[in-house]
Amino acid sequence: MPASALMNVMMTAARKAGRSLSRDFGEVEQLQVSVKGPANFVSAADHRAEDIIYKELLKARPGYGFLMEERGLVEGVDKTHRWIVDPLDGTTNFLHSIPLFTISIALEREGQLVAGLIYNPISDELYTAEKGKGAFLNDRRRLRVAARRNLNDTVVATGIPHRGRPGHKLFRRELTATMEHVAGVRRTGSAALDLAWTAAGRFDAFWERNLKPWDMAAGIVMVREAGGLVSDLSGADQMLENGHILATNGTLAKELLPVIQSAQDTAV
Ligand code: 2AM
Ligand code: CA
Ligand code: CA
Ligand code: CA
Repeated sequence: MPASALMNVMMTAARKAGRSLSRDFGEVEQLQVSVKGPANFVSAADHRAEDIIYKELLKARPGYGFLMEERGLVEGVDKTHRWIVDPLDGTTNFLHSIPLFTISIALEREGQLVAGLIYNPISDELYTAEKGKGAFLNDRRRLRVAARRNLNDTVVATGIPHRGRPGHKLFRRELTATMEHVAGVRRTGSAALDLAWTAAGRFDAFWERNLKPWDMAAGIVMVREAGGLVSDLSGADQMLENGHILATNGTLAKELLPVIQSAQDTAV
């Protein structure tokens, strides 16, 4: 399927930033790194990639606003459109030379997510989705969430909050409860990649707490367009507001949600 003009804009920005990340990944020990919080690092590579994406998107769509991890909010003249961008999702992996990290770009129109792109420049896997048009891998393969219906057979991805971050103890209980029911649990370290792989049917489900809009926005469009269901951990549509997310094929949500929720009622 030929990419739309909008998706071409997003792909150009992502590929250019991807080349910058790939160069920096090859010389990772020389990068300047600073610490934003407990186990929360940011490097010159994050900033370089974000600068490239910012300039490219601004050039192509001058009025649009931005919400970017490193820049924060940038108001646009056009109040109906906003880019939501994580220039490097999986910085910890990146800094450890683990090739699991992504660029995540989403577009919001009148408060609705309408397009998402997730790109791993190392594997050169580019995931794209537009509302109502489906989700694709490298512009060719149509993405479908996994068809598995039995929780016992599933491989479920999650993110592990650092012990210094909110929700760490609750997460341990959720993990224990989930492990009782599934075939396997995985953790890539990039929430955007987890969502792309859920859209691709590699993971049957993904849940995580306390994420930021830029970790999830593109992935939400991707999973929905791959036929999946995305909610917060109470089953509502407030992921971007409260940071908690569950993405599945829909059938599994009914089984997995109560399992994860059971951890909220249990004492440590
Ligand atoms: P990042 O690499 O862009 O910071 C994985 O669990 C997700 O949580 C990723 O989206 C990652 O995004 C984010 N993350 C990982 N460690 C973090 C930390 N210490 N503080 C805040 N966000 C973190
Ligand atoms: Ca970060
Ligand atoms: Ca992130
Ligand atoms: Ca980031």
